[in-house]
Amino acid sequence: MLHRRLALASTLALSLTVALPAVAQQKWDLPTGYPASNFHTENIIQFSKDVEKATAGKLKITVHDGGSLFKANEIKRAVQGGQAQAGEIIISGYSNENPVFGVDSIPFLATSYADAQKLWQASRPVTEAHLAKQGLKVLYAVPWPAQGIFSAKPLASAADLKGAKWRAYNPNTSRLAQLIGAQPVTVQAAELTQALATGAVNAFMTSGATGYDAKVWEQVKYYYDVSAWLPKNLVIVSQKSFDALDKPSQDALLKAASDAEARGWKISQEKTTWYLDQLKKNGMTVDPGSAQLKADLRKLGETMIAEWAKQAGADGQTILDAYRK
Ligand code: PCA
Repeated sequence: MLHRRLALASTLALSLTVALPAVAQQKWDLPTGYPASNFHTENIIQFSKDVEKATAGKLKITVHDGGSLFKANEIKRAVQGGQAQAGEIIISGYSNENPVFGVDSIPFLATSYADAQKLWQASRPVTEAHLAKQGLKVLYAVPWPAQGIFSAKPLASAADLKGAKWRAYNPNTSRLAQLIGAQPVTVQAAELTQALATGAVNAFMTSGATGYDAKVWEQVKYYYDVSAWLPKNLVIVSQKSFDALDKPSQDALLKAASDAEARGWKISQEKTTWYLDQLKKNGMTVDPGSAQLKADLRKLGETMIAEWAKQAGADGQTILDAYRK
C-alpha cells in the first residue's frame, strides 16, 4: 500500500515536472484596429516588449496592427470569446451595450487632458465592473487627442454640415450626425482613406492623429480644432487568460500596463501639435472654428449630455458626481 502510494506520488511529481515547461510560456495575440505608425500602436509594442522582458520571456504578446487579425469592431467579441487573449478597443464603440462606455465621447463634457483624466478616474470603477461581467479585465486606457471637425468644404456654422455624408466611429458620433442633420455612415479608421476616396463620406470628427494616419488631405481641406472630447482606447485581456498566468507574470503584466497608461497619456498630449502641423504641411487649413460653429456644437453637446444622463441612470449619476466633485 505504502509502496503504491509512493509510486503514485512519484508519477504525479514526474508529470508535474514534465507539464511545467508547457504552461511556463504563454503566447498571446493582441489585435488592434489601428496602424503600426499610430502612437497607440507604438505604445502597445513598447508594452509587449516590457512584458516579455519583465517575465523573462514567459509571456510573449504578439501585436497585430491595422485590423489584420480582427477588424476594430470585432476585437471586443474576439477577446470575450477567447479567439484572442487580449486586444485594443475604443470603449465608446460599445455604448449600445452600456451607456457608461460612451461617457468619454460626449461633446464638451471633458475637453482637456486634465479633465479627461478626471473623467477616467470617475468612470473607471463602473467601466471595469461592467467589463468584468463580460469576462474582461482592463489593463490600461489611453486617450486620443481632442476631436475636431474635418470637412471637404469650409464651415461657418453647424448648419453647413446639413446633408453631409458623415463618417461615424461610435454610436455617439452617429447621434451627433443626426442632431446636425447629416447622414451617419459607420467607417472604421482602417477604412477611412478608402471611404474618402470613393466619396462615401465627406465630413467627420476625429483627432489630428487619425487625420494624419488616413492622409485625409487628399480629399479633405479643412480642419476645425474645436476640441470637443478625448475618446479612449482600452487594452483589455480576458480574465481567463489573466488567471492562467502565474502570480509573478500577472504582477509584471500589471506593472507594464500601468507604465503604458502613464506613457500613453503623455505621448498623446505631446503629439497633438505635431499631428496638426502635419495636416498644415500637407496643405490643410487648420482653424480654431468660428464662435458660431462652437456655440452650435456646445448646444448639441448639452442635448447629448442630457440624453446620456437619462440612459445611464444611477451609474451615470455616480460618474458625473465623481467627475464634478
Ligand atoms: N481616432 C479614432 C477614434 C478617435 C480618433 O481620434 C477614429 O477616428 O476611428
